[in-house]
Formats: sequence, C-alpha cells, structure tokens
Amino acid sequence: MTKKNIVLFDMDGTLTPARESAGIPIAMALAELSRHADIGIVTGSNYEYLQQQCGTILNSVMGPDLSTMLLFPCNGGQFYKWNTAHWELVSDKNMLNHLGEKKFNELIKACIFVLHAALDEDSSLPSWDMGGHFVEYRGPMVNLCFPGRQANKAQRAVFQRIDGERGIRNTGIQRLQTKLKMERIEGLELKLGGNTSIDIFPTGWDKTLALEHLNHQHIWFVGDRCTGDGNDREIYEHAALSRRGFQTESPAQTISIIENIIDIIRGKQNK
Ligand code: M1P
Repeated sequence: MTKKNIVLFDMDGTLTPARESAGIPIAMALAELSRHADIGIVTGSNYEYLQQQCGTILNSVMGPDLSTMLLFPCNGGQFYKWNTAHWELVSDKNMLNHLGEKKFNELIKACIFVLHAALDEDSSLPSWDMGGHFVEYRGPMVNLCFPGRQANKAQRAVFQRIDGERGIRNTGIQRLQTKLKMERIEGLELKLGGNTSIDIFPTGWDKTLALEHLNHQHIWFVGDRCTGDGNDREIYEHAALSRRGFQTESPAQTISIIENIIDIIRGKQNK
C-alpha cells in the first residue's frame, strides 16, 4: 500500500556535498525516515551521478529499505523504481523529440557559441583548467558545463572561484537567451543547477515533473536552492504551500530537518 507521506530530497548540497558522496550519518537518518514515509531523490543530475554520489544511501545495509525509495534524475524527467533487485526506468522524457531535430541542433550550436565567447571574452580573463565533455545531452535536459563534465575537483574549484568573481555563467545565460531569440527557439528554461554548469530544459520540465508520478497524500521537500533562480524553487514552493517545504544549508542540517519531519509525522500518527 502507498504510504501517505513521501519526503523528496534534492541531492547536491542537501544529501551530499556538491558532486561528492553521501556520508553514513545521512544514510542512517534516511533509514529511520523510511520507517515512516516513502523517500524520493529529485536532482538535476543524471542517473549515473545519482548512483555515484548516493552509493552509501542506496548500496549499504545502513541505508533505507530500497522498496520505499523513488529516484528522479534530470529534474524528474527520468523516473526509476526499485524492482526486487534492480532500478527500473519507468519513464524518460525526450527533449530532442520535444524540440525537433532542427531546433535541437541550433540549441547545441548556441551552447558551443556561448562556451567560445566565455573563453574569448578578453585576454585578461584568467582561464580555468578544463576537462572534456562540455555539452551533455541527458534526454530530458542539456547541460552546458564550462570546465567540462570530466573536470576534476581542483579544476571545478578554479572555475567556481572565477565564476564567483566574474559571473561567467550569468553572462552565459544572457548570451544563450539572445542567441536562442535570434534563432526563434522559445520555451526553454536556463538554470544554474550546480556550481559549474547551466541546465537547459523545456519550460515546465523543472523538478515539479516528479510530482506527476506520485499519489501520496502529503508531499514534503527538502532542498538547498529554494529561492530566486534556484533549481529547487518550483517544487519547494509546491511543498511550502502546505508547510512541508524545507530549505537546508548542508547535509548536516538536512539530518536535523529529517528528525523534525519524523517527529511531525509520528505526532500526527499518534493522534
Ligand atoms: O546540483 C545539481 C547539478 O549538479 C551538477 O552541477 P555542476 O556540475 O555544475 O556543479 C550538474 O549535474 C547539474 O546538471 C545539476 O543540476
């Protein structure tokens, strides 16, 4: 039987440090939570990153019962359920089909243009070390990553510092918007999902996509980027309408929020 409550979590900055692995304390907190509610992970990242970063939660005896868990990579554009011994892909949105091949190709060209423009900006711009794989098509979204998806931790840190000083990604978003307008490509959202990249997806394909797959009575959400242009904002606002939205600053704070949610759910169950 479906539980009444599901608690959805963002991944980077909420369950794990950005692009790093989850710790044992958060896995144990989720194990306790799974006795009271179903659990979902809703991230802008793809399935491979989710498995990589959440190994401690998903593959350890200390983690939650997997039958209580749902995975929503790519903002919920993909949906995975635990099926006895493996994660089964239940639904997968396709941005290429949605846009059509011609517009999709123009979008990829625009991404490459923006990357070039950032690097050519001016000769005084300090360059960042670069890995490969700068434009990643994930099915439900495209990710444009300035230091490259294969950049290592040190390379990402250098880019993050320069981006903080010069607003490379914000300028990238403005340039991309102008280019897309020139090509008459409408209906796309551009978001600073993580720390080094821009997520690009059709309007409405934000994290609220996950809600389409849920029939729980109470939906809770915990994320770290819940305001302004943050990629948790839309789903946070949905949960906050019924006072079930929580903003966190770190995985350590998320553990306290989980304890609080368990208390609230248990309090209601005992009434
Ligand atoms: O935190 C979610 C984001 O994680 C990565 O961002 P970055 O590598 O730029 O820090 C990406 O997977 C991004 O798509 C995702 O939204």
